[in-house]
Amino acid sequence: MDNKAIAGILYETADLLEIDGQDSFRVRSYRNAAEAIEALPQQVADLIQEPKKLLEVKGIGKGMLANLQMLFKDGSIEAHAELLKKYRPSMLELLKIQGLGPKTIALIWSAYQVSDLEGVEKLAREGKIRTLPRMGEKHEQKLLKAIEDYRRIAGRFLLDTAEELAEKVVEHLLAAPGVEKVTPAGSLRRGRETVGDLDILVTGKACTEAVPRQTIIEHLLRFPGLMDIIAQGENKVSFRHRNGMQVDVRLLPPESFGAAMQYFTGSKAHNVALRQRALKMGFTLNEYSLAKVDDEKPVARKTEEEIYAKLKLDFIPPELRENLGEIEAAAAHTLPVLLELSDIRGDVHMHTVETDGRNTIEEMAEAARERGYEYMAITDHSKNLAFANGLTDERALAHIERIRAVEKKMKGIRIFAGIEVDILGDGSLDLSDSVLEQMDIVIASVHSHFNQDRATMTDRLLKAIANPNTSLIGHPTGRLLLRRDAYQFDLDAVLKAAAKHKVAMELNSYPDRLDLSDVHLRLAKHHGVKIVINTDSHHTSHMEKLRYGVTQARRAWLTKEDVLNTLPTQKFARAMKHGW
Ligand code: DGT
Ligand code: CA
Ligand code: CA
Ligand code: ZN
Repeated sequence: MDNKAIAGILYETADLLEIDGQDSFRVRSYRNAAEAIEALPQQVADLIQEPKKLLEVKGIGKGMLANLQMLFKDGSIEAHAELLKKYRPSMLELLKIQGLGPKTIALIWSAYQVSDLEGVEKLAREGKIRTLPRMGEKHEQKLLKAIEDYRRIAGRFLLDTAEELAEKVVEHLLAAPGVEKVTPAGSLRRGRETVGDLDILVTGKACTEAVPRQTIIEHLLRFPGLMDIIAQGENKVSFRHRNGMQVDVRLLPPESFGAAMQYFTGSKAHNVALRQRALKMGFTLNEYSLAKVDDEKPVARKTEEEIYAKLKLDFIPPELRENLGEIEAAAAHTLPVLLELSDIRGDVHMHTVETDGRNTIEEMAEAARERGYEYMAITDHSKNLAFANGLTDERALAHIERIRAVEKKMKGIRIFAGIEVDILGDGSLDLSDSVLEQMDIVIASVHSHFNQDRATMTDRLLKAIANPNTSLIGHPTGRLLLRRDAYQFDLDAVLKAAAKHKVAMELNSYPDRLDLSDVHLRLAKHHGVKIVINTDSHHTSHMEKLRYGVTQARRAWLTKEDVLNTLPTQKFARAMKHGW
């Protein structure tokens, strides 16, 4: 534990004591000690066996010394641990919000016993912060903005945000003289559902000599939106973009570009396992090359393909590089033939102006046809979703007629009539069975009562799956990435029931959903449950988001056979009506 980490714990303890309303003398003693340790030239870890020296430090008294000894012995400070038990660790996150100090947090706690970010955000949205003493509407608005900012900078970003910025950086770098290739690596290349920072690799003749390299770096530093430079070296620049994201750019000579791609694509776990395999075979592997241990001669470095080949492995697609069995499978030549975007024949979850979409049936169908789909489905909301102007039985029937009329006129694509029907709190569906029966596709989704307990939510989903009209469950866990956790339920039980009733699970491709996740998709496959990959488009421009879904499916090792909307029209229609 270094001084910075120790000071961090002491600061936290001071904040928690203040929230707890303890006397200011005690609060100050923790803050003073934290400041002293931050400024200390030696490490506390080195001095802990010499209490006398520690006591000489201004700001560390006998009590604080005992705390530090406890920290090194037990890994925690008693006051800190006790307070966290009382207020829950989520409180610590609140302290990171700009303008939200211990006093305000204490105020919120004593009024509402709320101690987490989601809870405070909800209170603010409901206008319950402004009514607290010394607070007002302005404070409330500021707080909401601060929470939004915190989330943006708090570390991870949605896949589309990351991709968009990466594309801009790549384009900018390609305009530099002597640059031949620019490629994103890291978690973005692996298609992880959220991305921490961007890792961009640059190569070309210009990367081999000092002066042209400097020209590239100067060009990079003129990237629009660059906010500040985090680190700069001869071959590397890290900067922060104004959207909060860190971007690491590395310049590499062409002859070792493949080794760098392999290394910086990761994941770390994959790299570690791969290096172990290399060592066993008498090679070293790093970001420069795969080389012989004895004479350090590179045997592969220009392309990733030759590196994997020299290690007697089939090429491993970046999406699989998580050390979850891919190296063993590549050695045994049993890697699956992963799903491709071009395997998808239709997108069957979309909304129109009839509920909360922005385009008409015709416009959505036209856009789907332009994408080359063989089929698509209109699946508007049902009445329980009142704010989305959801359909009643009557309106749903009229909507089917409209869809069928467009289907008759439109050549070159089959338009299925469907519905995204709410699964009500008790597990029943929001529309009559007689209406649902007339649909080609019934997507059943949870849009309300997210806080039911685990058993109730599980039963609710099981009941929806048992309804013979249900074709698939929409965005099955309800999570919103970086915003809202999944609701509580027994996924295993739900997947077992889905396999039995031959009800599919959706993979919702929207970048803030990606629901089911890669891990859950793999579990679904394990249970023999088929997947339908949709966009949930509310606008024609949303249909292109399907590729994010395909990426997650690939990360879950899914093949064409696991995904129903790779089937031709008739077979797909049958699978939606009668199971696969
Ligand atoms: P992120 O940025 O948190 O979304 O995840 P990554 O995977 O992009 O991680 P990052 O940016 O820290 O590093 C990029 C890649 O560099 C990582 O996937 C693998 C490689 N790498 C980083 N640190 C190490 C390390 O200590 N050992 C090995 N073998 N590889 C590393
Ligand atoms: Ca990264
Ligand atoms: Ca990085
Ligand atoms: Zn929905």
